[in-house]
Amino acid sequence: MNQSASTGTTVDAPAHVKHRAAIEWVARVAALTRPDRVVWCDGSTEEYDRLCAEMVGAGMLQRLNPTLRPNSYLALSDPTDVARMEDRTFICSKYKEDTGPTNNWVEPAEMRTTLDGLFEGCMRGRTMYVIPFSMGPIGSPIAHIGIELTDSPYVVVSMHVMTRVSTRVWELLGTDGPYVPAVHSVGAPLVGGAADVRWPCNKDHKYIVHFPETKEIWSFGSGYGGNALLGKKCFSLRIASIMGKEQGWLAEHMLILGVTSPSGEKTYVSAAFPSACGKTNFAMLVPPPAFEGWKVTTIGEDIAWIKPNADGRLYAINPENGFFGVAPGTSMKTNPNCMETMKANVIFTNVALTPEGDVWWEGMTDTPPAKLTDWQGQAWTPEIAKATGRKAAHANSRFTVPASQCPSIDPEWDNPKGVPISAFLFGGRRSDTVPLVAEGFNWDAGVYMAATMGSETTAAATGKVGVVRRDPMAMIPFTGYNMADYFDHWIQMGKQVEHRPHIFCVNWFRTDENGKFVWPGFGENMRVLKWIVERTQGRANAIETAVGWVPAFEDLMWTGLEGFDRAKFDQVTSIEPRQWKHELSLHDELLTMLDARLPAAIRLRREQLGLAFGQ
Ligand code: SAT
Ligand code: MN
Repeated sequence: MNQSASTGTTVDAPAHVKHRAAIEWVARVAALTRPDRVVWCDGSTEEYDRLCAEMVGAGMLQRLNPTLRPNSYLALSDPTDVARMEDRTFICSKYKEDTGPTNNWVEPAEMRTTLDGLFEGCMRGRTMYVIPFSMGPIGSPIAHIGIELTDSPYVVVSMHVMTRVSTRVWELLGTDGPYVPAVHSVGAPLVGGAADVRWPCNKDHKYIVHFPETKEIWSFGSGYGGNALLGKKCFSLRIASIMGKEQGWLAEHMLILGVTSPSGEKTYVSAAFPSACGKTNFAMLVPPPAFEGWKVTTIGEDIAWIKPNADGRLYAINPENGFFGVAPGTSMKTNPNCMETMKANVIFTNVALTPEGDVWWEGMTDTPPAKLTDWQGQAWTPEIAKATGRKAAHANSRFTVPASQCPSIDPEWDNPKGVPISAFLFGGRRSDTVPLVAEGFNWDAGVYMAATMGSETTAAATGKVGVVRRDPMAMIPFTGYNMADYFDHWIQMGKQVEHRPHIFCVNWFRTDENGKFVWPGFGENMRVLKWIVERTQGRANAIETAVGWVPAFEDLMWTGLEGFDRAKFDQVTSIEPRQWKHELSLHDELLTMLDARLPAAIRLRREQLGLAFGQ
């Protein structure tokens, strides 16, 4: 038995936990945070069901109608705790330059003092859960292990879905194996028998903190998504990007999909898009009827860990076990595979509730139900919405669901070896400037294209929506170190592998003079994907432009797409020198900021583009 010295909280590690340092760490955190009890999670269905039932009893979860949505729940968050908070996210490296100008930095000792103050007694009246989890198939050479301590049962059940929680993780760790320690608290102690609220969080203080040197994560005050499920962005992207830099691999904000051609040839593609820009839809794409014999399968929809293999290629795994996707806009039309995935065993957060006990969100059906309870628990009708503009579901409302339930899941999705990647795609949300698709002339030019990518901001993070910002590799909120060093790491990775994937930029979001999207998107993206796959096989034709290789109208297949003529194609593919001159000046804002450590290959490519556009 282990007792934490100052409080007497019993830590009581189970017999299968043999990792002394981990037990001592749990005891130290318990002594600091002073929970009423410590529960060691085992990842079992029994544990999941028990915690969900407890939360239903406490009013924190609502059970949905079991006939309409079996074994599924709805959580409604505090209205102030609805998304990632980039301004409250910190990388505390020893030297400020290692964090770089695109991240928030605080000197580590100063941050530890702040955190000690906040975490002191912050779990009083609550249970601290110890969650052993693997990112990636347990035991895979590409996988890594984390232990999350949290006082939120919602986080525990969400981690069950999103990661592999299991006592086998302790067996793998043995007495001294490496793991990423991650501590999370909602920051709302229950003192003096105070009653709990539906969604505890701390309204005044929120901190999502990473210590690169010790690979630690500390998160305080928020219960939502990437702020609280620490296996996701904090570990799998910020900390893992640092591990990747140190160990020679890549942790990326990318979906992974497989494309099978009618001849049975299989090509794997990995694609980076900022949050809420359609990664989930693209990963589960259903090819239009004209693409007979073509098939798209899903390996992952948010994160890829990519490592060089002895065969000279890059292999990718999806480190996650589930999808934490944006609900609004998801429908049988836009993403039937996803709708099918969500038929059962789902935790919904901040969507609307129907009178029958099912869920609804904007875009799920053309006509909204006559009556709903909205994401804040208020009565909602289409008339109220018209009069007030109030949304039934929050714009960043989410579903949490096991990946294995996805009808398009690839048979290799769980393969510990990963899948070989032939193409990297980088896409932003841009109403102008960036063409539908362009292929980098070579690895370095492709890395430049990815590094200088811009995108309009979305509701996935707090802050203004719809402003163009540079989002290199869709990693601006997720790179755990200096962005210039990250660019250099990408350049170096290209030198390490013999069979480099081709690099493309894509943009589904060009608009016309009325602000309407010109490209139909969704399943029709298959037309671009087919061209991309055939480029990697050396088959498709392309023409040279200043920004890269692009298809001519004749190079894409148009069968079955009525009304999309050459004029529309020109609208989504034009490369306007005037716009590109301005675009290059926006590149310069980022490049100048990173100046001191910018790799020469990036500078060189910028010079070439300058010559091409006279800028
Ligand atoms: O960071 S979250 O996991 O909350 C979602 C996202 O931004 O992709
Ligand atoms: Mn994401």
